[in-house]
Amino acid sequence: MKLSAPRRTAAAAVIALAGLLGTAAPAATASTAAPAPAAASVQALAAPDIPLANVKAHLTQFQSIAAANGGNRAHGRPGYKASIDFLKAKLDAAGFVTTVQQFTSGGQIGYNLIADWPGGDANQVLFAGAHLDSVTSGAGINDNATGSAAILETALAVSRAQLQPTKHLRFGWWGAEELGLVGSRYYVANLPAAERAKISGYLNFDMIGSPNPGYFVYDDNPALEGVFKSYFSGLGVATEIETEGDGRSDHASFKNVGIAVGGLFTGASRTKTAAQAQKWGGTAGQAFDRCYHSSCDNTSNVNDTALDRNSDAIAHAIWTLGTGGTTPPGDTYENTADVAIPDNGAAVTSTVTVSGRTGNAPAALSVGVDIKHTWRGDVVVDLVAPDGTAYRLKNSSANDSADNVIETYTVDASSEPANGDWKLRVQDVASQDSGRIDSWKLVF
Ligand code: DTR
Ligand code: CA
Ligand code: ZN
Ligand code: ZN
Repeated sequence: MKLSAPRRTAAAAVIALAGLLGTAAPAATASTAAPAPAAASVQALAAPDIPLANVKAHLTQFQSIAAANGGNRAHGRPGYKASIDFLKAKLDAAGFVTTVQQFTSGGQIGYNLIADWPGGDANQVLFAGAHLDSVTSGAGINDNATGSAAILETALAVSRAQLQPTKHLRFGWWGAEELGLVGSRYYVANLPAAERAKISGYLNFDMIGSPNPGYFVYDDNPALEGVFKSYFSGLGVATEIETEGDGRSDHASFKNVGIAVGGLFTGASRTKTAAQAQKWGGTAGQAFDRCYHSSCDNTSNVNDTALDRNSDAIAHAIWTLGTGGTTPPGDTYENTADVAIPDNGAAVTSTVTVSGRTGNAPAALSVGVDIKHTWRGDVVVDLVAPDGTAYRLKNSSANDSADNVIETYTVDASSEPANGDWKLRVQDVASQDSGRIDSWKLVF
């Protein structure tokens, strides 16, 4: 059983409270985490096969729902709420604790469905999600009944196994993704920071059965990416990193608040290259999904092999990450004290003290950064190890005028002893905008 270190709270909480009460918060100071207990981990349980026939039966249900409700399952249309009701009934019957969260977008009521599997460490939530809505032009079977059905069947497999995972398992189906990630943004925006901090990873599945499939893995977090890549390499299936750009699906809502994200994708309107056809089969020069956002996105618009492989990969990730084994990091050391960053001035630092660990830091040390700034291109960010070695996390850039640096970086710190004072060093190198370090954390 992997014991997670108690989250460090004492020093930073006092500083933060002092800030809230208006007394001058002392300069950021080293925060200390209670010594992490010697961690041991158990071998992950092997996931069951996810029966393709079951996943396809759910697709048929979603197709029937669309047919009975004007031909689609879009936000604000009856077919969407009918899709929610179908899922909720199955999950309630399987023993999940379900919550339907309402929101409004474009004058229409939208719904998110959250299903919690009772048990597991409430402070380590492993979250799998998919958007449930279609576009108005069709049933939305590949986009995204495939993701919705695959995580449903994985949840039902958890129930069939009466799984007792070490992490707490949560599944989510999002509304109004096609309108701009509306449902997942609403969920995250209304999730208290303390609850966000408990999410050890969010896995997103949006289009995982494309008829001319590619096998793409999100590369946002190396630990989560590695779980999927190793699964596919075990099948002898080459994967590529998902490059259609951040922000293209609901994982962005979670990544934007510093939560580790991963996921799978089989491609949309982009064209499969000859090299990709060589390794994956299918048709070069043709879109991965020619029916993307079209009325022909129906149950005939799915590649069974891709859907089966991805469904099994999802179960592999849930079992591997949720029942011990190689899990994303769980020992957190953070400093939430605000540190002002002088405009075009000297570098400032914020310190966390790591103690009680043995050996060196990991090769994939996660560095969560939350810097509020009105022109993030001004900002240079380094991680400084206890021996003074600096690791550049972010360079300045003249044309990046966006606000804030809220990112999770991964550093190969395997040459650094874990214990000691680690610093986040931040400098504003251009005039007219300024900001502050809001918080930062190391996750081992
Ligand atoms: N935005 C998704 C389809 C999509 C396009 N690029 C990506 C990359 C990763 C996941 C999904 C997508 C939609 O239309 O629902
Ligand atoms: Ca299978
Ligand atoms: Zn779409
Ligand atoms: Zn989609």
